[in-house]
Amino acid sequence: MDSLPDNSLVVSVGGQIKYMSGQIFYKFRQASDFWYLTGFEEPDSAVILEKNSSSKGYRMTLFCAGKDSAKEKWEGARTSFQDAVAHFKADDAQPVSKFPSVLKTLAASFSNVYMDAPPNSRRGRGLSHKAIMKYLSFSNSSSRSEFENFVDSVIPSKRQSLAPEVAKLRSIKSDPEKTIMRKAADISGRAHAKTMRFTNPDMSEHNIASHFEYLCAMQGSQRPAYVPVVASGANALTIHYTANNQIVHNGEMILIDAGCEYNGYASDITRTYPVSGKFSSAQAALYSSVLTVQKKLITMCTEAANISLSELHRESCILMRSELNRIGFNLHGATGMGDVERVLYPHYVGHPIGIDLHESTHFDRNAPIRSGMVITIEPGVYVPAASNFPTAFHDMGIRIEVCPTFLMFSITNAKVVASQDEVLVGKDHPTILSVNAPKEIADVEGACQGLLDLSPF
Ligand SMILES: [Mn+2]
Repeated sequence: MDSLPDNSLVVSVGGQIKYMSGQIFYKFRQASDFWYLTGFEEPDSAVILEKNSSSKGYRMTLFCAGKDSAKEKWEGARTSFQDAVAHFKADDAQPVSKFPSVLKTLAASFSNVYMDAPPNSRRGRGLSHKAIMKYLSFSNSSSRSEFENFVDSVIPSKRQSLAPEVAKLRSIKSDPEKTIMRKAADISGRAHAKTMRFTNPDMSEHNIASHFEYLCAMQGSQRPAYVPVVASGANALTIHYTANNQIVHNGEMILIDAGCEYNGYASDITRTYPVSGKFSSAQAALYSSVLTVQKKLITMCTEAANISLSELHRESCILMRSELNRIGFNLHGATGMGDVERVLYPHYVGHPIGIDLHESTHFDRNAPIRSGMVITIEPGVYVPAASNFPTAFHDMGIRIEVCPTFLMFSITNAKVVASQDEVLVGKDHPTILSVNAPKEIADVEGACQGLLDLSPF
């Protein structure tokens, strides 16, 4: 509220229940921005913040369902209006049915109205008339024509998008957020290590995915942060392979891109390891190339380096080409770089992560990364069976992803292999959040073969 101009009104709406089929609903997850602003976890809720000259600087009104003993008997307890004030620090709490009329009245007296389309809207951002009507329609206290009048007369001249303002705040993690994200990455990292041990030839990818999710859930994760990729052999060439229904064979590698959500925050880790527990020499060579690229990139994840995500990506392509040439590829000139960027490594180097897996919508890829950001670093290589690439590497896919983190963790001591790690950007050094997922070849093989002590996990 401090950062917004005087005479500003902020409106944020919560999520609504989504249905798998008919009346069969999915487990509810709150809309991210609304949750960030309120911490309130009930569906069909909304908040209005009015900038004012009080010592707090604003007035907060929370709209929610309130108590209803008949419904609570079926669906569980709800927060009373009194408790919404006491526990969520609202100045006032009102039934959500009042939301449209309160909004209409307030919008008329403020010069700037920050609001977004509802989170379930396909349009995602910006405000269409249809989205606004849907947004207001969870109360049936007003007629559609009133909504239309509201949209036409009040909103278009004053409205601003709220999401970019909230994104600025969300991109820099507070200390409590860092602690939770470290825990989320720990749970996922340990689950990766244990899943390496669990994997044996002739299992299904589904068994392996289930085992990973079970391990995370048993450690307190509320849900996976995304549908996991568990891709054996050539399936790894499909970047977002999520069928996860094939048998894994001896001699293949398996790529797992999986992470849990823990207390509202996502984790995102990728590891690639041999089904047999031992890399072949070609697998080890390709893996080492990706790992080398990844480790070099992580050392650049500092504020002091004054580097943007775009520059990191560009750097990752150059490093990847040089590493692949070192092991026998022939990637020279514009054609060679084209092969790297379009065929062998066709995705981006990473993305910001936090409450959402991809907090990228309003992230400026061309601005320098700053201390307190968490971004993933996930170079990969996917070699099709094409005659211009060395036969030994055909049909291999490797990605290593980490989230660099917040711990005072020197990169020189970081053990990292072909995987996707989460990196916390620090002033002078990055911290790898996902340190518990083995990354060096010896560590990966050790985890697969049961030689790593997983007991503290
Ligand atoms: Mn990722």
